[in-house]
Amino acid sequence: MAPNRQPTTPRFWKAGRFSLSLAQPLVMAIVNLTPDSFSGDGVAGDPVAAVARAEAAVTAGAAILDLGAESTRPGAQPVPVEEEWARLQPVLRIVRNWPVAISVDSRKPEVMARAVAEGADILNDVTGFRDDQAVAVAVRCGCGLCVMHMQGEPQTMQLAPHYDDVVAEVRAFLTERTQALISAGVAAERIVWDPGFGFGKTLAHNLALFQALHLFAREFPLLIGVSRKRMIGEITGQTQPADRVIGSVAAALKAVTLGASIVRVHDVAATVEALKVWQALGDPLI
Ligand code: HH2
Repeated sequence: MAPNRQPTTPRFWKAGRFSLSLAQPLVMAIVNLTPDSFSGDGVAGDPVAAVARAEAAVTAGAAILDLGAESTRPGAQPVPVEEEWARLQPVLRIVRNWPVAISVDSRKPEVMARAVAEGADILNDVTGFRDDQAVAVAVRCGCGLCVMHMQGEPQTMQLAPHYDDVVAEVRAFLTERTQALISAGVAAERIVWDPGFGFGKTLAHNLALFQALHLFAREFPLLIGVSRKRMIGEITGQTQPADRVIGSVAAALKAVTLGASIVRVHDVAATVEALKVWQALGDPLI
């Protein structure tokens, strides 16, 4: 166990076909089926390339594939349901029987419902299941649920993010949405939390949240996504997302040290390799 990992952290995440052990950190591979993702590695309109990327991620050690067909980067334009689904379905149909959990990154209840019908194991909602219809889909399925915090909407969220107390406000939101899901009939073992790095947050907000990860991890298993994001560039000075791999891996290691259970990343091989060393080096003898 990591030194700061809390003993109350559940050891499993119930996620569709899987009961994922959280005894060791898991890597969630980002497979963006988009033409406009900030990271530059989206593969829109090419299911063959997307499947190849997914296969490489599994070979490199990913436990979860996160398929996203609508960019939520700052300033991104929303995509209609049919377009999002047309990007998603062909890839989902191929990977859905693979021996890794399949997550669908969508904020649209209609897309979530279709993804569940096609065999998705996890629903990753950057709006934190704020929509009643999304809660209804969550109740009807057995998927794992990632409840993420976002202030505002992608188009405008980075214009002027404001909080009086970012940690307390994010925690209050995650608690409220989790209670809504549980009251509606979702088992707590299906839920993980994500503070939503970069979603309506300045660097100072992101850093405050990062430093509170061990507090969040006491309540629910944590999934964190900082891979190649602007906050890594702001710290390192790397302006190109593809040049932020080393900083992203460092952040992933710090996150798991603070109790995160799942890291959502673009660079699977580098992260898995770093985690292997992090684990092999063990905990301090106290
Ligand atoms: N970040 C992005 C998208 N989905 N889901 C969770 N749970 N946590 C995150 O931090 C998160 C997310 C944005 O990153 P990315 O998918 O790399 O880019 P884009 O939205 O431009 O496709």
